[in-house]
Amino acid sequence: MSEEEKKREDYSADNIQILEGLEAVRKRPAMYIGDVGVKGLHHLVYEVIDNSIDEAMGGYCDTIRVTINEGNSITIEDNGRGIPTAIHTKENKSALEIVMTVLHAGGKFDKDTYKVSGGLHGVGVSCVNALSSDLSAVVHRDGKIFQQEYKIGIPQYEVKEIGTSDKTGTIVTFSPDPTIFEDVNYNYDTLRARMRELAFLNKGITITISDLREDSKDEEGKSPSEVFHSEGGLKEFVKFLDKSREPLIEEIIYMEGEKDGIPVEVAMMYNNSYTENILAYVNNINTHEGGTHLSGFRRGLTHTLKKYADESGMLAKEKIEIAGDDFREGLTAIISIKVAEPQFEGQTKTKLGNREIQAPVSQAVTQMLTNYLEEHPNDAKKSLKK
Ligand code: 0RA
Repeated sequence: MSEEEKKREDYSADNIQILEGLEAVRKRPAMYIGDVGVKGLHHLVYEVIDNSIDEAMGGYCDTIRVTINEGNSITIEDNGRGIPTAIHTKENKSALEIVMTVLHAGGKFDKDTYKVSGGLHGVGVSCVNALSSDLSAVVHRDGKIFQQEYKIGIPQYEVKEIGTSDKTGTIVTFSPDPTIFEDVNYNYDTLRARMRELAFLNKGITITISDLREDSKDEEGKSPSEVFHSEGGLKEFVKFLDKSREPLIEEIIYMEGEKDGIPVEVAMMYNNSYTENILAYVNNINTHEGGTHLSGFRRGLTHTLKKYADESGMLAKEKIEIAGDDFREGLTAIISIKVAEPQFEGQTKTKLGNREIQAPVSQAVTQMLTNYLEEHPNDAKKSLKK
């Protein structure tokens, strides 16, 4: 066989593999996106946005725009570097085509970016492509505009130049496949709540959401649209959650830092209620079932407050024993960490399993809280008395 023939054979073998990959996703969509109901439908949006958030986390992008179009297609636009479009010699294909059609190809072209995001299932944009009746990817990069369109994940033509541009970024528009999803009607409030959450979790990024569907317009013909942007991050998130509660301490306790290479961000507030409200995130995913980061947080909190109470003599005087949950009455807290290779476990895959996470989180919380208590003795006494 000649080199040429061999190359052609490799190429068609690659193509068969790609088609088989897309077919696997369409055969068992629930395995990739959870379900084919309302949740899975919205998950498509989160999956695409995750790529833009990654780009923002790398410092390359500061604005993400989400639009629900007439007919329930979704457009997600960012001002990042744009998905690379150069031809990969090995596959003889544009990187854009590979990202959009090969399962788990996402991070392949960029080893430098600290990639920690990735939706609940972290399946990548090629899954969204496979589950879309139509998808268009437009890239502004290198002074040009490139485009490729797909049907159920299959490219309809090779990546082409469609114009010139003086900016960079990626624009993905997709229509969820009605033969896959039970209902393809997007809910504005569901997407809006997630965009608000993402803006709190990733401070500094501007995320806008608009609903251009005719039926969504108000009496004056105005389309729903909102801009989310948080400079304070988790601090503002706690304030938002506690807005109708009476604060017990002067300011929100806030810490941001890194321990053993794990970025940890924590914000907490005591209010005069008796409810505990702790939210824990890993790579922007709400870990409803908790896990090692949450137990690390709890351990650090209990350890530090107990130690403070002992040393200040408050307990001896009152002759009381306090348990861990006493420290969590009236506590609103958010903990957000980034883990390079998260292991998600549990019923809904929202429990962090990584053993190595507990100690660094506990140490980070201990350090932060000890400092805070020293600087705010009045707050410390008030919280402990309670
Ligand atoms: C891989 C490499 C590079 C960018 C991206 C992926 C990228 C992907 C998405 C998906 C949505 N928006 C995106 N923005 C960027 C950049 C490689 C380089 O420029 O050196």
